[in-house]
Amino acid sequence: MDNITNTTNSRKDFLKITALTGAATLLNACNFFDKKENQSPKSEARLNKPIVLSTWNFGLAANDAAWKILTNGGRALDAVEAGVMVPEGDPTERSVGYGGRPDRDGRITLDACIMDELSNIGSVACLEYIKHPIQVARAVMEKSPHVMIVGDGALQFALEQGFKKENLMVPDSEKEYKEWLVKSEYKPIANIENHDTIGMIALDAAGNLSGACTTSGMAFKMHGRVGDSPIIGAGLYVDNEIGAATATGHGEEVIRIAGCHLVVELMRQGRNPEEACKEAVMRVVKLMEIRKKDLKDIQVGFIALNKQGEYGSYCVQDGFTYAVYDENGNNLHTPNSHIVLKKEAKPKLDTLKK
Ligand code: SD4
Repeated sequence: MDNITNTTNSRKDFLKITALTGAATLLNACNFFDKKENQSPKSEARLNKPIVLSTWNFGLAANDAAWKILTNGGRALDAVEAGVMVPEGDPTERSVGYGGRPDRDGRITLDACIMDELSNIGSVACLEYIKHPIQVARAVMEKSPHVMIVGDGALQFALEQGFKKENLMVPDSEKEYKEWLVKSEYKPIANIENHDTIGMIALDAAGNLSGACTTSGMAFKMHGRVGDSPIIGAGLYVDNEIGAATATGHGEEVIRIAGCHLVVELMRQGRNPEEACKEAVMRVVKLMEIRKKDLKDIQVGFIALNKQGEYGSYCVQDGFTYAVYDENGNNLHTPNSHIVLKKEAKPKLDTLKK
């Protein structure tokens, strides 16, 4: 009997010790994470000084629309949605929404996503016939039990939500497509010439962040191809404690590194927005090197904004621009630095790292 009691007691002790050790390990782990988080100086969010950033030159017009909402005390979420709807609805913009370039089957397929300060997310991919995919992405976020709906399902959902089915092909896109069919070569150009996506991130007067990203994707892509732009964590990421980031360029490379999530996590670890974007670009460069791919064939650009309203950008190649609207007005920027590709030589990784 004694033996049994002893055995039971020692088992109990063992379980107690194990439980305590486990709890201690857990506590240490929590402290570890706390410590890591504490490494980044966490100052208060900037209040009453809204700011909005968006990719490429058409970001200026998009920012104007977003600013009207931000400057009246509106929500960053409403601002980014209204902002990106400007190029989406513009038939002269060949890479977003209405008037976008088709895939190699002549179909215009659109990708978009949106994320708010509470980490609500919504996304559509390979959506046809709807002029404003960002609104459908928001409807996915607010009116469906899901976060991402694609293809025919996305169209069905959009129609059920009352969106109108429209022909998005404009004569200029059709002409380009017919010219492309002659050679049918898929050779995306690295910069604005045949692709550009609008990614927009904003901080509102209440100190909350949101972001939106929308595109017709790479011109003459395979039907069904999806890039980074509708993928939360790749083409867009928002963490209301830390900051937000969005991407443009070759989506395959951005997805490979979970780009915008990486940028935000780097800001969490204490990098400023430009440093975070640069480190993410370096990750792209490294993986291109490892896979023996030619860097000059691609462009990737990130823009980032932190909770304090600091912003920055970095890209693989010259040619990328972004627009910033803040108390100083609406201005076009080029990243402070980028990897300038010399025709004669590929940049060496070790020189790039400096
Ligand atoms: C995509 N990232 O579909 C988009 C295209 C883009 O500048 O951003 N182009 O891969």
